[in-house]
Amino acid sequence: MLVKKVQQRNVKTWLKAPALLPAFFVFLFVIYLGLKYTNIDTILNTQSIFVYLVIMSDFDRFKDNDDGLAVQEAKPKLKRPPLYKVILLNDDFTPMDFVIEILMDFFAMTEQKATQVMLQIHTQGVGVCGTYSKDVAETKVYIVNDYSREHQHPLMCSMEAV
Ligand code: TYC
Repeated sequence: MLVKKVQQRNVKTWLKAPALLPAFFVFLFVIYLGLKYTNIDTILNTQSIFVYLVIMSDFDRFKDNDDGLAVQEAKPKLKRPPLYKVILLNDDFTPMDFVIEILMDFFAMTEQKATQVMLQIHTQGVGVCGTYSKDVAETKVYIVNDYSREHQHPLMCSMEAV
């Protein structure tokens, strides 16, 4: 769960200390009894009350141990992933038909659309094949360049942020 700190109440730990105060007086009383009487049973009985008080004051810590920190569910901050354009660069050697084939096979274009984009790259130097998330764009660039090298063509495919 996403939480954010919304309030820090100013409760000092020492404010919980008064719980130990009665125990301290009982402790003094025990010493007093120890000095006054030599009867060990009386002292032991009083000591067990003292031990009980100390333990109970310790339990208080578990009742509210958030130290004044209140939490509230935070609204998830959603952001669209950045997009990348996959582009093809013109060159003088790659056959036009090969570029059309690439556009149809790897960018799902019709023959008509692929011809149009290829001619645009041919005349203007660069053209966009599609826009994708980073992972998909990287994969497209990789397979297009790999396929071109496999067929001994210098066609260059790359990507840039939208
Ligand atoms: N200019 C290339 C030629 O005349 C064709 C071509 C088009 C090459 C697009 C690359 O990305 C390209 N054969």
